Amino acid sequence: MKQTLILALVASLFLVSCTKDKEILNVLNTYNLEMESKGYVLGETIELPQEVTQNAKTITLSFGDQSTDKLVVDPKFFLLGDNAVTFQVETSSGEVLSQDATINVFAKNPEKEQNFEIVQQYPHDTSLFTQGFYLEGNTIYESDGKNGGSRLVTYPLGSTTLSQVTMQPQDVFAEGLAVVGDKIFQLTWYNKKGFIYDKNTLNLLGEFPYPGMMGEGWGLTFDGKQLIASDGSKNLYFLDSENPSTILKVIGVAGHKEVFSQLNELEYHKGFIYANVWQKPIVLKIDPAFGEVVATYDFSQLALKHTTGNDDVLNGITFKGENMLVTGKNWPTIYEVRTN
Ligand SMILES: [Ca+2]
Repeated sequence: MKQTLILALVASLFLVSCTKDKEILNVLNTYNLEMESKGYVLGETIELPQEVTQNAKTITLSFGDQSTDKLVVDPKFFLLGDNAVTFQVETSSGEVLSQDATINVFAKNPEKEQNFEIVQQYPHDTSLFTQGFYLEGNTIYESDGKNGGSRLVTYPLGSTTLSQVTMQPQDVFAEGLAVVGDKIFQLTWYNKKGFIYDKNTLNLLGEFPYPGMMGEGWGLTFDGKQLIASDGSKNLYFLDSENPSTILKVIGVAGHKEVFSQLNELEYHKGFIYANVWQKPIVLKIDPAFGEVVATYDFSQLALKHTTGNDDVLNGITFKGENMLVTGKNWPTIYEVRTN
């Protein structure tokens, strides 16, 4: 009789504890779902509901093989955009409860809608399916991406007559490019490798495998120290320009309320990264520290003129002095844009 009573007591305690655990997980889940749409900013404290904190001995956040007991959106662990995390709550009774969550991190301040005016137009060869676009001196360096017929070309701004053309391997779809000293680094879409060319002769000097984290090759630029690449996600990868297979830093890109993925052509200019978003007529101005979008350029009017389908979209950003040059895949025009 005594034994039965003890067993019943243990069972009921167990049930109470299970119910309590369930409650904690429910409260945590509701909170996480609410915050998933609201989002956090970098540096913000993750203030979990009292029902969770009061019943917890410790709370740990884990990210793959890393973890922290500081409930803060620390840039050491979090990128802008979505972050997959696991909350581990050690309850006062010693149970460890575990719950996966998505933590969205947005830019602290709303991005500015940048005013601009078009001050000049130049012709653009409509056979060029622009994937990489860069001006140095008066020479445009451009990647013409095609299945079975990609080219690296140069021509003087103001002309459509190509000065130099290097045909690329049949199995390569050419993507973004960047000039570093006397070399051109160029990405390929899905070959998981990039090429290095001599800037003056366009002769192939070598190639490099992508770092494992980069799924594809989309855009490329150079900030004076590091190469910066996009791969069609929300991330930008800072690559060692001496060894582009090595990632030195990763940032995610987001505005105040929106994560921007499918980042494509890139250009670094005076402390900021400019990126266009695939199939959107916008260019983002991005703070390279953590990927906060500080301003957007709306080029809808240009896209209305030149975009008829999914392919002939805005893609191509470079700078001429302080003015931005923009064009698109197979567009007949390069626009020079002054920002006000
Ligand atoms: Ca560019």
